[in-house]
Amino acid sequence: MTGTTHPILLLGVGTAGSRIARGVRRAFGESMRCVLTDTDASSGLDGEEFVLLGGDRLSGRGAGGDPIAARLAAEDSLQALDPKIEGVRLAVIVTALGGGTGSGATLEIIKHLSNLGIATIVFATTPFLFEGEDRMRTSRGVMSLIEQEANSVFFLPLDKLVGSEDVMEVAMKRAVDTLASGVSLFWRLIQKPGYIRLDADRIRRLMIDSGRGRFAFVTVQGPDRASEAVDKLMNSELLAIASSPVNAILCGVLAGEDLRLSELGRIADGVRESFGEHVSFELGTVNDEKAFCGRICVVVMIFESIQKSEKLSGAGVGGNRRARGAKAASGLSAAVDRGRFSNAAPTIWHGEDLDVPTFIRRNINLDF
Ligand SMILES: Nc1nc2c(ncn2[C@@H]2O[C@H](COP(=O)(O)OP(=O)(O)OP(=O)(O)O)[C@@H](O)[C@H]2O)c(=O)[nH]1
Ligand SMILES: [Mg+2]
Repeated sequence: MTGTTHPILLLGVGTAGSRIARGVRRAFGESMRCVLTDTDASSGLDGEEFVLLGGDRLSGRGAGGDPIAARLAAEDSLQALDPKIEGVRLAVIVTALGGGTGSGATLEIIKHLSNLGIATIVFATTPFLFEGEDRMRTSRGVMSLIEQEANSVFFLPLDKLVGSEDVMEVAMKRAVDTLASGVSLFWRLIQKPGYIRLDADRIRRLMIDSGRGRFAFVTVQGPDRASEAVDKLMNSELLAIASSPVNAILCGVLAGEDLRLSELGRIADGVRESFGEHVSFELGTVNDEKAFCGRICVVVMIFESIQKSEKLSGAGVGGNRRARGAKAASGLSAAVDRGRFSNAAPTIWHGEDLDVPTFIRRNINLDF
């Protein structure tokens, strides 16, 4: 499968979002299908696939911190995205909230993809505290809207991602590098499974149906690397920001041929004990001697319980697009095998049979 026909797309939105996406692609390799989009034409100068948002409206100079201008720019230009996303079934969106384009255009793009039946997983940074209250407010204003529209979203506060000790320029660069390597590890996990395979359907279902999640990764080496990985994860501020009960945990271990079974066990047990012993747990490995010789990288994604009724009723008149998509797809569910619920009375809520898996009700094809 070539980079331009792959069903999973990495999409960078805004200037920092595009910079991070470029870093992910660099870390993963050229085979990754990737499109960048920004109101600032200079984000498209490096030869990647690029869509300029709001050409006439903003003349390629960026949205100047104005999310409304960026939203309108995105609305003008969404059709220009379509030829670049042909055949895409899952878009992994990388964006940075706080400025104009990341905050204003991301939501419009998610809605557009959603209307085309494309599932979306969003990694969104939120501003450093030192950037000031205005940027924080812009970011906060859009977070819950993104959460409602995207299939899964991971908010990553920049302060927690890299700490705030460095001077601004260094911190920004470190944030790009850190996030790029984290997302590229996640990419490897879904694209290049190792000896212990993730249950592909389960993981895809988790991802397209989870709402807000938490995401962190660590890299360790040395004789106690497995225990050290667990310690670091337990102390990771990114995993500590809990908002809802844990629904499921996905743990990926990326390592070379020297990964011992006992290490894998220690990591799996440690992560379960730390973040949820009685929730569903998926473990996957990637074996790559060249990339991980002597090192182990552990990626943890914690999915929080979705309050379906809250999500649907909180969407206002007409509901959000995810809900509308679910409704549109609900007509299909009558013809669908209800599996182990086939002998039970259906749980009908707003015309939907909730015992039919959401990905079927939404008519989302999981065969990436
Ligand atoms: N990690 C990282 N974050 C950055 C960098 N530059 C900006 N940011 C973050 O990204 C947020 C959005 O900034 P930009 O990406 O420059 O803004 P934009 O989305 O392009 O919006 P406009 O330029 O106003 O159109 C900022 O508030 C910062 O938190 C960077 O180089 N690295
Ligand atoms: Mg910009």
